[in-house]
Amino acid sequence: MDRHKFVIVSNRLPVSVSRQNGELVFTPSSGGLATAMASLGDQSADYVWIGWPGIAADDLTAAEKTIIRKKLGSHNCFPVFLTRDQVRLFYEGYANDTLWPLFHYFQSLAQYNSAYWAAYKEASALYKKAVVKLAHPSASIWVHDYHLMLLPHQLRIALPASTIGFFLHIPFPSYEIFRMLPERAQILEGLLGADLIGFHIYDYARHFLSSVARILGLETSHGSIIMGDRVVKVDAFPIGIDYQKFVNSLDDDATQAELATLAEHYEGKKIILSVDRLDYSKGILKRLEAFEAFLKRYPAYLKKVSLVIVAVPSRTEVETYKDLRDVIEQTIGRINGAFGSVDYTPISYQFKNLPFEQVLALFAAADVALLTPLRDGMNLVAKEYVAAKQHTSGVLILSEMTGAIDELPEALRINPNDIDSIVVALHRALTMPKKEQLRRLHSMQRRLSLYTVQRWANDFIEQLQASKQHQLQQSSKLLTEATEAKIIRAAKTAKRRLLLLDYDGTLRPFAATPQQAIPSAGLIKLIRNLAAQTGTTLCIVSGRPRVTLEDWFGHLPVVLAAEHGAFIKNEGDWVQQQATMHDQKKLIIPLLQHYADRTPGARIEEKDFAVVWHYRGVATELASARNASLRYELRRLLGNTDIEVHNGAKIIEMKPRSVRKGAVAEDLLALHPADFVLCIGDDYTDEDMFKALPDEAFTIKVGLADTAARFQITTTDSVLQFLRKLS
Ligand code: GDG
Repeated sequence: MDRHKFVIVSNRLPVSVSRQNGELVFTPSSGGLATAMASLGDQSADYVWIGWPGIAADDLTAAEKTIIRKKLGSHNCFPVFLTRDQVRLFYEGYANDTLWPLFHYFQSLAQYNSAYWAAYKEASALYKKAVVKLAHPSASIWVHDYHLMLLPHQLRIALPASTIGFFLHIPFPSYEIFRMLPERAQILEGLLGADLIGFHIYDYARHFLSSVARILGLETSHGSIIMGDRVVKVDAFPIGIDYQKFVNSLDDDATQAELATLAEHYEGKKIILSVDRLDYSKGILKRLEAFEAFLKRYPAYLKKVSLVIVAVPSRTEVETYKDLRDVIEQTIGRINGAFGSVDYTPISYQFKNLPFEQVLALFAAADVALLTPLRDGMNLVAKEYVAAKQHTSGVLILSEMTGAIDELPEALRINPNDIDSIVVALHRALTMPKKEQLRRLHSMQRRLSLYTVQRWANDFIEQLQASKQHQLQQSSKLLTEATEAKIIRAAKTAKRRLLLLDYDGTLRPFAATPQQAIPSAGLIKLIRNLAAQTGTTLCIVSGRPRVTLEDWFGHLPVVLAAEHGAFIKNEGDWVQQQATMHDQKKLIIPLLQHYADRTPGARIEEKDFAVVWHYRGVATELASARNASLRYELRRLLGNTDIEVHNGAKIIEMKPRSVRKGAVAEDLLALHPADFVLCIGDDYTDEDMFKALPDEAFTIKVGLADTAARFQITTTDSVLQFLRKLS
């Protein structure tokens, strides 16, 4: 079987299979995504699209499945067969009865059901199996949408050399909403298997990053998340439309014929149009309510306007959708009954999927598009309406709860919960001078014609490749087995060895509080063994106070440097370096205390030569707000002093500039000249040692951040493994 270099995975395939009169029927959809894929050029020359073809596996014989595979293959598609139960519990269940309502802020509609979750995991495994079967080990894989949020992580494990992108087509809700989901951590971990995670707008990306920080406790900065030996990029890519398709199809005979029909049917009336899937997120009821209020307030418009509602059947097996349809149809009946007459039906309603040319003609003919979603990831209809206005004028009224509003500021912006604002907008739209309509349309058209769905897809893929490149560059310093062997050989042949080891984050992972990060018996033994080798000087260079180092390591034959070198115990007693911080502490501590009093989880640590603000226990967003203003006040307070303020691992530390680990490294090397120097550390203060040591020293940074060290290693566990080999 061919292995593909480019793989798209989405819940549904762009070709649907159904059974009509006993025969299998294949219906390709001309959705934006399918068009975008065709435009990816070389990148997608050899692509395969994996997804469900829309027919339950229970209804198919083995022979039919073979036919489907073959026929779909000719469209670059590969089917994942889901059973009726899987469709019910995974697609209608977890995806559309749990995630969809929750992510659209309808938390009261979200159903939490363990059978849904089990099916979601099970379905994800089926998609994974298909990808593993078809993808080249180093393929680029683009996973789409909320149905498949576990897949990136599963693929990361199954195909570690692949490049994985994920795009979410719906909103990512704020942490306050997302955290209600019982499986919130698993969902985030699933997504973080990707190299690049895309959202429509920056707000969704921001919500995602805040959930990652608060639920998983991971560090996020500038749209990146560090995950062990990988960096995951998060960014906004507002999906566009196939702009030229809308422009070009306007002159087609089929469209023109539809336009003529509409002109005749709605002669003398203004058309207010809405097109959407019949979904509670689209705010159809609010729209009806607003139209009714409009007719009441402006009775002069009776018989002069028609509201045309196209509602595309969607998720018709889900109870909430059935109920919604009933309510919508009753409401339309009531309004038509109240305001209609023999020759006038205020609302014309179609519950069906119309052919493209009919939708396009409606867009071109409508005087107003009234789009009132209560929440919408993007809303393509708004963009399509604007694109269809090449020869005609019209006004777009758009809910500010859509992702599209950011790119369409010339629309009349409404809050769908504010019925009055919709009534006002309708009146304004119907009376807007044509010149103004055109001016607004042209600005929006210029923007939409530039960032099309083709550009969107290309942009995403380019950034996906770039993030992979960035990762490769970063991993070029990662300690390989060969380098480890080289370092160990150098240590063996050397006559005098100097080992400079940081403690927290290097020999021991961080714990909730500093007191909890006690060295284990195994670690003590390792340090003892390393130090016992003839010709070896081992120094623990830490920011910790000397009492702690004395307590933990005082009995070992090692050199200790406490408080970044303010105190050194070389042989015998502790020696204090020249520096003082007495006066400045009197300024700093009251300020920190003032902050700590209103920052739950924060702690202050006072050392002889340093004061530390610990915020590991503080909620992420509160911590970043407090840290920003604290740093500002510290700068004002300490601007003219010799005290420096630096960021460490969930700490802000203040210490005299002259007390630095780099000076410790220089002094120790002078005292213990060595032909093998190894220095390992993880944070800002250790960078100072890396820089101070001669070029031939083996300097190793723990973690992936930029560093002056020659090598990098990902975790404290790998540090210990390496040191064990060295001992
Ligand atoms: C999800 C997100 C996000 C509609 N009726 C007919 C028809 N359509 C076409 C429209 C448009 C598409 O369906 C609907 O796209 P939307 O973006 O408006 O909404 P969702 O279906 O909810 O899509 C959404 C989108 O994903 C993309 O990321 O924007 O926020 O919810 O293209 O023209 N097409 C035809 N007949 C119809 O009757 N042929």
